[in-house]
Amino acid sequence: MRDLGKLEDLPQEYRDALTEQNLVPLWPSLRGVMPPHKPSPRTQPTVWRYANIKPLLIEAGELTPIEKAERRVLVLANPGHTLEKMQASSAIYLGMQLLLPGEWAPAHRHTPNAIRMIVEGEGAYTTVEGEKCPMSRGDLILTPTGMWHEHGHDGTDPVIWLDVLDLPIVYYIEASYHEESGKQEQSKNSNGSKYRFGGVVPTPMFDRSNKPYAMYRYPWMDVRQTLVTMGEDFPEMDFLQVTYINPETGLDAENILGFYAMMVRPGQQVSLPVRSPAMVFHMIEGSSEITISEQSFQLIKADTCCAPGYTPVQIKNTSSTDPCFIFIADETPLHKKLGVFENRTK
Ligand code: GTQ
Repeated sequence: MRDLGKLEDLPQEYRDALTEQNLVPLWPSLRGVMPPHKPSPRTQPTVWRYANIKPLLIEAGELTPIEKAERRVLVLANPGHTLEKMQASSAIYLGMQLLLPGEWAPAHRHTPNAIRMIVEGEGAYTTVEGEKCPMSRGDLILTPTGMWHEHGHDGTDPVIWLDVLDLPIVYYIEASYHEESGKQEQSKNSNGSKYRFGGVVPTPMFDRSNKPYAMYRYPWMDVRQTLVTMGEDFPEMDFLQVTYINPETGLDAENILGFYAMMVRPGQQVSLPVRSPAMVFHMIEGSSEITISEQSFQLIKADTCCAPGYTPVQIKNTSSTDPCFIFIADETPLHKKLGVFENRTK
């Protein structure tokens, strides 16, 4: 590789003259912005343990009333990006949100897409565009770009969920903003029932959705059952994964980030294909060892970790008796739409 000139090689007077004109020489920075063969990601393999997050989140509930927080969230920040950037990867934001019984997080909508993965507690709900979506552990609830949403809680114990947003990339392209409103009028509790079972959708002349997002809630019990049945039907397959899609289009559930659920059989290890997008893993059920490059993390229920792109990842179920279930978020739809997606697995 050619050795390029450094900034220090240039006379100070010349550098000052460039700065004066808002000009920058490319060659001292060229290798930095386009490193050889593979990117040098800021995203570091990082783990966030639920046992450490939960007490601090409960304490936030005592320190900051919901009216002063609007969304009571502790952000899972990747130190590789510096904590104040509030990024898990270049496109993924993660937050753990707490809602206490009787609290209400008021309606708003924003340009970043969001999802919630429910971690603990019963009785809370998110109302998305007037549709009340109950929150139970493992459920996935979409609040795609521009959709009004608010959170309420009729139960008796704290409810905690994981927020996944594409905020970092939407903010980076200077397209991030929000709007507020009062309480939404709730329509009847349909919970995406029209789309609940795979293979059938409403007949157009009766009730075909003309909304851009057909379904807001994906109940965990349905997704879990699909994985278990797949495991029974395909005993030779060690890689059992489903993709959350929009049932009207068959495409990814949201435009920028992809969402998946995976089951790993007892004692099994799977190697993921080495691809360009960064990934996030959240243990819904069971325990695993996730190895990202050379680093291994032991994950138990409700723990979360992230891996940069272009990196080998192995997932081992550390139980010899029970399957483990992992929720995955990644940047695949974004990479594919931008034409920079790569799969480097031979
Ligand atoms: O619940 O609407 O973690 O707007 C960050 C921004 C959650 C939410 C977050 C949000 C929300």
